[in-house]
Amino acid sequence: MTEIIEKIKDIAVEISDAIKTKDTGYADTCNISGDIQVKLDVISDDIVEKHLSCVNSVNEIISEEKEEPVKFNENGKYLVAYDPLDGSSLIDVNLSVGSIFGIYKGDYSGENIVAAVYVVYGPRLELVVARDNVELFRFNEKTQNFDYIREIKLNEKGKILGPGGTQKCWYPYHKEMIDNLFKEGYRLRYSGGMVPDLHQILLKGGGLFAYPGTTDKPKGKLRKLFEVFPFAYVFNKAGGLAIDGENDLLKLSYQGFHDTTPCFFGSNYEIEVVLNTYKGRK
Ligand code: AHM
Ligand code: MG
Repeated sequence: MTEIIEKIKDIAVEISDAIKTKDTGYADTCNISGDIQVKLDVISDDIVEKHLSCVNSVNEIISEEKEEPVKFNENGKYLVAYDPLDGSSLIDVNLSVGSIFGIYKGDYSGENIVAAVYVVYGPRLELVVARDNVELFRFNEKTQNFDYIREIKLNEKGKILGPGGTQKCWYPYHKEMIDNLFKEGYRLRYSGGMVPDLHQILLKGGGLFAYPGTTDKPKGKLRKLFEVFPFAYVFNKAGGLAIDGENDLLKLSYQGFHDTTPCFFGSNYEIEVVLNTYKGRK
């Protein structure tokens, strides 16, 4: 496990460098979910595969950009599911983006995740590791190493709200819930990149990020294996909660590698509000 996390640090530095130096344009290809890929999605996926293929404990990997898993070592204990460059369509406007990794034992169901790591490519390069607790690291340009910064813990209640999905397709009860939270004093913090949006909630002590089911996408947009389970693990370990409206996200299984689910990540107070809104509605 430690070896995988160390490799992710090397991956983060290499992807960060690619973001700064390579063409930010679109590729001529779509991924399995039908998203048009940018060239950096493909480059980042190759960087991750190259590094993880050298780790003996990695049995296989699967990513948002791959249709099927790639097998490395059948004696390896761990499976790694990752999104190499989440929010890549924001790179051309120079907003922050990220990489997300879930490390699993057995299969890729939410209950089998044993660690999660995400990387934020922002004004500074940061990395968050969730195992027994959640720890923030920042890349130090002088030493070329990641310095430990602090533990991340959520408060009972936050002040910010990241409401995703196409608003005209929100269900009326969802809209009412969001409106009420704004009336309560929550402030809008939404960039369209789930990594920086969730990172902000985690570092500012709490709040709510929602990517609900909508009339156009009843099962939401965000993928269980590559985006949802890793962040659900992070929020649980940081003292918050992550649900699909009704159930703990980490209790969900998957049918296909690229399955999506509605998702809500937050501190305890906001998740209680979501549970009360969604009770009996799913
Ligand atoms: P991506 O993996 O193709 O980048 O998509 C995931 C991103 C998330 O970072 C973000 O929360 C969401 O898509 C926003 O999507 P949209 O603008 O389509 O609502
Ligand atoms: Mg993604």
